[in-house]
Amino acid sequence: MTELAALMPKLLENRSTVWYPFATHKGLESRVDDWLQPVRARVRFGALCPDQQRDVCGLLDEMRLIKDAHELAVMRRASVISARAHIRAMQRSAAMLRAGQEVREYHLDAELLHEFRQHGSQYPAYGSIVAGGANACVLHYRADKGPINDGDLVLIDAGCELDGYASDITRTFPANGRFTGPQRVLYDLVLASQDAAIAATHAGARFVDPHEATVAVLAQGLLDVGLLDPNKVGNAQDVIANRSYFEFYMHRTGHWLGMDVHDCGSYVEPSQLGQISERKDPLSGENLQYRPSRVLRPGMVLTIEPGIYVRPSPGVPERFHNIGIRIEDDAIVTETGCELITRDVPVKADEIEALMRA
Ligand SMILES: [Mn+2]
Repeated sequence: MTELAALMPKLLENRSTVWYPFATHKGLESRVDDWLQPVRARVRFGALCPDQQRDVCGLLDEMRLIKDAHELAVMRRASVISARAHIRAMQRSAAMLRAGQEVREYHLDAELLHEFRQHGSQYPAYGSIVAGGANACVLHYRADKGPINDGDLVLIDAGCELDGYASDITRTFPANGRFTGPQRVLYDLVLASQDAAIAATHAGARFVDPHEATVAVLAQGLLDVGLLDPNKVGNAQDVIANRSYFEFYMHRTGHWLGMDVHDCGSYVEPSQLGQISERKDPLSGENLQYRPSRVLRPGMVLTIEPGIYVRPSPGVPERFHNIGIRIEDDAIVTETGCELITRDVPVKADEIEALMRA
């Protein structure tokens, strides 16, 4: 490092292009400038000064987007550890309530951390969300001190980092181990929408396809269960077009996963950049032009995480108030479909109830 200032001009001399990350490290542009000045001073002695500067981020992001066999193996191991942590938190929640103990969000957070470290994970991949009851409707809630009440749902969004790679799992379960009727109705709907998204995840599909598959199932389901009124919002096609589902589902169905939990990599297909296409942004509803959604390729890893969040509001049936549900798994894109690497923790309501009885 002490020799960097002296070495860089020598390394940059006679090169056509200087690559470095744009707009990521404050002051780097002016340091590059400082390194280029001595090169320029030698131009009249026959040196060539780079005449192009290019952003290295795009190149590195693309390399990170497609995982090799070694990376996939680490990510599978991280997922297994995270799955165990979720099971541990579920079982402790039910056991503590059965024993008449007070349960708070931080108690379950502690169980997650215990399991992560027990199996050699270095850190949580992000601040764990442990949300009891209505807190599940707060999207970026953190594990705090809220009570875990008998009869409430608990939403846990947590994953460990192992050897530099993140995992990212969400499960929603009844604190006491038994879903109530209304909780089960919405849970099964979110799960059905996740099934549709999983079926839409394969090489050749686009990144937005799982999201659109999710929205199609939720639009019909929200009408069926009475969260949306067909007299006000129309049929499922209308619900998609007028985005009235957005009140209950207001985030994307997934993101890239890798060294970072929201990993880098373009969500726009670079080979079709600028080609004519027009589509609606799923979140803002804004029209996107010339930005075709990314085509999925084997070795990409993404999350699949639909949800439903019901805040108390006039016209919303009371039996659903304050229920927040998300189900999230991590998927490796394959030629024919996708490999879910986080299913060591079950997702079916019956299976969750069974393991919480154990
Ligand atoms: Mn996620």
